[in-house]
Formats: sequence, structure tokens, C-alpha cells
Amino acid sequence: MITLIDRANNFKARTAIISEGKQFSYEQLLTDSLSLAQELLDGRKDLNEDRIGFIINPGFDYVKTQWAIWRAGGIAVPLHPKAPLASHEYVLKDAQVSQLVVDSDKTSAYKEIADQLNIRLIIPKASSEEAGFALPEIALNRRAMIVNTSGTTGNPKGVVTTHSNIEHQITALTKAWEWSAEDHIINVLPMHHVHGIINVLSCALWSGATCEFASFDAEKILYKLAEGKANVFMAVPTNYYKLITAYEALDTDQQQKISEGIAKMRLMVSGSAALPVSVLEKWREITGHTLLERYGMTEMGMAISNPYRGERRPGHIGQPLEGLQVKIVDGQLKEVPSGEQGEILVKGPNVFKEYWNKPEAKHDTFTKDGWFKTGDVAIDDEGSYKIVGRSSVDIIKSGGYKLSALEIEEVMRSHPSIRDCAVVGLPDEEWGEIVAAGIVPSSNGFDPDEMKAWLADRLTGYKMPRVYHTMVDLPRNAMGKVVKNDLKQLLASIKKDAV
Ligand code: MLC
Ligand code: AMP
Repeated sequence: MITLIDRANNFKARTAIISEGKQFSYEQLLTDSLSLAQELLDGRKDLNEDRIGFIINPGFDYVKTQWAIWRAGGIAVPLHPKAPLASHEYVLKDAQVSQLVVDSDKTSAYKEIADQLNIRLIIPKASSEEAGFALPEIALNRRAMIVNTSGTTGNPKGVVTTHSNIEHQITALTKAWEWSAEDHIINVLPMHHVHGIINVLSCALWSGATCEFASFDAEKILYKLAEGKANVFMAVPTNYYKLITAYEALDTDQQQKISEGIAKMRLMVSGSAALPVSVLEKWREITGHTLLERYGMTEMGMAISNPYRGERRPGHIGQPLEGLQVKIVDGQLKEVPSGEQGEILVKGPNVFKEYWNKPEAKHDTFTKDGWFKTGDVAIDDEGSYKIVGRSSVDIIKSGGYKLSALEIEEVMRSHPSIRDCAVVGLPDEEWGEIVAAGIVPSSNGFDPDEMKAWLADRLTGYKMPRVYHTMVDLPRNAMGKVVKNDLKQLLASIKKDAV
């Protein structure tokens, strides 16, 4: 039994979702997801962990589809509606997706690829019919979801979580942050990553609360937050940076109205990337809220959080959440004394099951005794953890998205005007980091505008380099290996003048 869905029976008359100005009750979510589950099953008794992709804009249909897949016994594979076809093709093949649910306006775009890959294409129906049939029994240790994440390998990896993993990820947060059925959260996050899927949507639905979807227009969101209907908000630091910029552009009367409205909210959380202390302080000045910063990862949901009640230390991520273990170790995997830096390791029922079809990747990211190696470097600073870096220069965090330098380089190198290239992240106040590329052109020469247009068909928008710099050769060591830290310094110094 999937507890998250079963619990909805306790809240049938309450509003589960608001999207595009319409309200949907828990009862409607149960009825509509049942009907879609029947369609997905198509006469079978259980999807038996078939991978079901879905490319649905954030909103009621997204949630209905996610629940339908789970109820029919499938593994939900959410895909980003704005990603180009080439990146979808990779995921659909990698996860061996058998059915793909898409918004009705996208059918023609995906018909060809679905035919090619022998995938059944489904459009969720607007209304549901009476569906009196038995759903399969789903054990909690069954696989529930594959979320794709970029890493230190060229291609994304599919992170597989079970229903039990998801349940533990949810309950750790609903308890720590005191969620209740009276809560109402505004959801501006993309729905192909755990921040939006688990922390916002699933925690709200677990609690009988309301999740209201809204696209991220900073000024509109300021007014929405101040309106007094919602009381919880969660976002990445870039969202808060943009909200502050929008606030500063308003006149004093409006600013006062916004400040007073937002001050009444119960909880405001930041995560997915380091929250600059300057952003935390500015937001506190505007709204009176000290943002609750927490730390997590696709592979484990959330692991460390500042307290809901108690001191939230700026620049720190807080203490381990209940039910999981955290330690900081040196290169030999030996725990370091408090105050010394090392890699964060995590163990607990929240930690994912496996990378889809990549057993060697799982082997590399776990210690022999079952600790997950996060790759993040931190110190225990007098009882509160503080992130100080990352073990790989090839991972970039931009706008809260994790990007793989290697993946971007691999795509760029297939362009004829590029002889060689290297991608790094440059520090940026608004985005955390921005993607920058050092380029050694081939004899054809290099045109950045042509490159941008070419890349747009191959990479999702947020993975595209924002800085291009051509050079005769990349900085290399005596062995001929590219020294990314030198490239980073070089590109940072010329960032402002770059194309
Ligand atoms: C977009 N743009 C970027 C960019 N992303 N520029 C630099 N770096 C980036 N990363 C550009 C676009 O190309 C566009 O430019 C312009 O900015 C506006 O694009 P947009 O997508 O409309 O931007 P906006 O809507 O303002 O998006 C900003 C954002 C978004 C913060 C809302 O990046 C976002 O939703 N991030 C959340 C990611 C997230 O959920 N991560 C969680 C991962 S899970 P132009 O030139 O075209 O106008 C995880 C675990 C955990 O990390 O701990 O939570
Ligand atoms: P993802 O793989 O997209 O889930 O991103 C997870 C990564 O985001 C972590 O490994 C961290 O590097 C980063 N991250 C998440 N929360 C924070 C935070 N509060 N501070 C710094 N980095 C964070």
C-alpha cells in the first residue's frame, strides 16, 4: 500500500491542488488518478515496475499522472517539459520507457520518437469515468521513481527510489518542519527534481495541505505570497535573489504591503544550493523571515536542516534530520574531528536504491559498509554543519540545477567548429555559478551565436554556457591534462568582457 496515496482518503473534501486558477480536491485526485491507472494498465493486473515517462507541465495533470503510475505499479519517470527532444530520447532509451504520458498540445512533438522507440503515447483525459476495478497491492520496497541527475559522468544517471525511500524522505521533513493540513504552499519549482517533487508537492499531500502551482514571475509571486492564502514557500537561492530584485523595483507603498503580507507566513525555506548570507540578510530585512536553509540531494532527499524552532545560523545547513546518520570523513573514509573538513557521508532509509542500469556507479558512490558518499565537503562548525566545497570541479550548480561539465563538453565537442573545449562553473551572485566554456576552435573558426542556436536543440536551456572564450589551447599540466581550476580563474577574470 502506498501510504501517501492511502492517506488522501482522510482528506477527501480538502483542496489538494490549485493550478491554473482551478481547485482540485483530494477526492478528485483519487478518482482521476484511478481512472488513468486503469488506462495505463490496459487490462493488465500490475505494471510490475514498467517505466512510465511523463512530460507534463506542473499542475493537477502532473500529480494525477504521478499517482496513476504509482497506483498501477509502475515506476514514474518525470521529464522536463522544456528539455530538447535529444535529451528526452536519451532518457527514454536509458530507462526503457514503455508508456509516455504527455500534455495534449505535445502529442505531435513526441509521436515520431514514441513510434520509433515502440512507446505507447497517452494523453491524460480531462474528465474521468467511473472506474470500478482492483488496483495491484504495492509493497513499499518496490521501485517508485527515476529522477535523472547529472554527475561526474558524461550522461545523466537515473536515480531510483523506492516507495519506502520516498516515504522516509517525506516524513523526515513533515515532522521537522511541522507540516499540517492547514498549510498552503506555493510551488514555483520544476517538477523533475526532488525539491519540487518531495519537499513541496509530496510533503503537502502527505499532510492534507494545499499545493498551489504557479510559474515563477518574481513580481507576481511577491504579491501571491503577500496575499495571505499561502503560508509556506520553498525555493532555491536564485528565486530569492530574483524576488529581492523585484521587490526593490516597487514603490514604497507596495513594498510595505508586500513586507507586511509575507511576514505573516509560517515557513520559508531555501535549498538546492548555498544560500548567500547577503541574500538571507536582505530577505530578513524585507520580510522578517530568517530563511530556513537545508541540504539535500536527489539520491537521498533532504539530510541536514536548520531547525524549525531554534537558531538558524546564516551560512550553515544545520543538523542531521531524524532517522538518518551523517558523518564527515577524510580521503581514507576515517571520521574527522569536529571542526575539520571532509566529505559528507549519509546512511538511512531515505537513501536511494540504485542508479538505473548502472551497478558500477552505485559501487563507486557507496562505502563497503553502506554509507552514501555525497561528494560535498563540509565541516561540523560547533554543532551546525557548513558546506565548504565539492569534491569534483566537474559538477556545477546553477540556479539550483546540478550540471555536469563533462556532459556539456561532450555535446559541444561534436560541433565541427570545436577542436577542444572545457567547461567550468564561475561564481555568480544571482545564479550561484554560471556555465563558462573555454574553446579551442578548429580551422573553421567559431561563431558563438551559431553555437548557441545549435546547442539549443541538444541541451536544456539551463545547461547552456553563458560565457564563451576562445583560446589557442586550454591550460594544461605537464602531463597534458586540462587544469580546470586555472581555466576557472582565467575565465572569471574575463567574464565581464566575454561574449
Ligand atoms: C536560466 N537562465 C540561466 C539559467 N537558467 N542563466 C544562467 N544560468 C542558469 N542556470 C536564463 C535563461 O536562459 C533565460 O535567458 C533567463 O535566464 C530566464 O530563464 P528562465 O528559465 O525563465 O529563468 P527563471 O524562470 O527566472 O529561472 C530561474 C529559476 C530556475 C531559479 C526559477 O532556474 C529554477 O526553477 N531553478 C530551480 C532548480 C531546481 O529545482 N533545483 C533543485 C534540484 S534538486 P534568456 O537569455 O533566454 O532570457 C536538489 C536537491 C536539493 O538540488 O537539495 O534540493
Ligand atoms: P542534486 O543532485 O541536483 O540533487 O543537487 C544536490 C547538490 O546540491 C548537493 O550535492 C549539494 O552540492 C547542493 N546543495 C543542496 N543544498 C545545498 C545547500 N543548502 N548548500 C549548499 N549546497 C547545497
